[in-house]
Amino acid sequence: MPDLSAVRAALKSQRIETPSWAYGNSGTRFKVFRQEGVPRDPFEKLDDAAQVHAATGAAPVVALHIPWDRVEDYGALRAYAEERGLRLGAINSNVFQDDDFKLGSVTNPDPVVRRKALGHLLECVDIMDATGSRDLKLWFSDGTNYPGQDDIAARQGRLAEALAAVYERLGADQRMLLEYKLFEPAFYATDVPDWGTSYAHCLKLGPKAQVVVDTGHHAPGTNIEFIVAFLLREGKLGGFDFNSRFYADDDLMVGAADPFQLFRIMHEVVKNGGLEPERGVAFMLDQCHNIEAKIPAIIRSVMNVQEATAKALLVDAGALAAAQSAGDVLEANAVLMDAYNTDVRPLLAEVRKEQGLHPDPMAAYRDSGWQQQIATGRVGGEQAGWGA
Ligand code: AOS
Ligand code: ZN
Ligand code: ZN
Repeated sequence: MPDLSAVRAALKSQRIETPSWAYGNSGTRFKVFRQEGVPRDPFEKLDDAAQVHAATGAAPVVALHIPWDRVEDYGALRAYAEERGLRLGAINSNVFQDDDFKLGSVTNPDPVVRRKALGHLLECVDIMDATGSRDLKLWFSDGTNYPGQDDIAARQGRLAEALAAVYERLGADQRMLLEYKLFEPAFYATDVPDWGTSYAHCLKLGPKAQVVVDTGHHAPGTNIEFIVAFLLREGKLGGFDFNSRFYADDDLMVGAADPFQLFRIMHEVVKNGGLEPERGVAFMLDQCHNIEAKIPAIIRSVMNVQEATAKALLVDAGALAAAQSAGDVLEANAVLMDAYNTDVRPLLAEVRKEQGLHPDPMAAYRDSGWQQQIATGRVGGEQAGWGA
């Protein structure tokens, strides 16, 4: 049987990083549904993030996105976060919302455009110095729409060159996380379409370059937990962008579409040491809440990750290993399913109470009155973000 006090300790130490853009308005290519009380600037996003952390006790880190979170003084933003018990997390670069990047950013055939893209990435590292962020998250929309449009291999060379320049600029305690995505906005060939491409670049770059797995960025049926196990074994899993998908990059609440998949992923994380803080795996959310209330949706997402983690921690590792080495297929599967089928909500409620938190974070938020306060107090929230 798993040691329950170790399970509780692991649950208390897990940190989930929330994305600044999830607090602001977002939408699909068809419509942005604006919500009352959304933050008007990055400082107000931190105020909302502080509410998520107050309710869950597990979300003290907030990822930023440049330029959506551009401010005059990043030191002031950092101080503002710290005053609220938060810290600034991954800096997400943006080389996808500029007309110059129509044919690519760092892989663009035009060296002038490539230099501009690299300039932005290097600026993001400057910002990391000021915010105290450890991670630079790189997602490139680069790719081609038509066969023959550009030279696939040459684009890999241009990508490698830019990544090497960014790597050189990283400080001793900084990392770059290279995200992959199967398709969209490029539809024929994406330049970083899969974990293998990301892994190969990161391997060449060195230990400060790691792969980030966005759970919404795979073909249907992809065995994501295999990727997680492989990358952890190789010491190359930098973190997750958690979200749920039904079809493509849906960015729905993590654990909503397929809680069993999330459990399988967390099982590989637990089994391969990925929860240990020194492994540095960042548990980030990358979601947009287009039709549901944003702050409670983020709280629910944090809870969903915690529930999957709790179930994974409850796997009887000894029984599983014994069944596996005996070749007992049914027993091994049963051990895993027993953990998955455990209702961990009472355990998590107890763990929260031990931390002085409300046992039900959703109720804690509801009772806080924050939603009413921002609905009346914030007028004209229109922070830049997806679809805004
Ligand atoms: C885009 O599809 C990726 O998931 C990015 O990680 C992310 O959503 C974007 O860079 C926002 O910062
Ligand atoms: Zn992502
Ligand atoms: Zn995405």
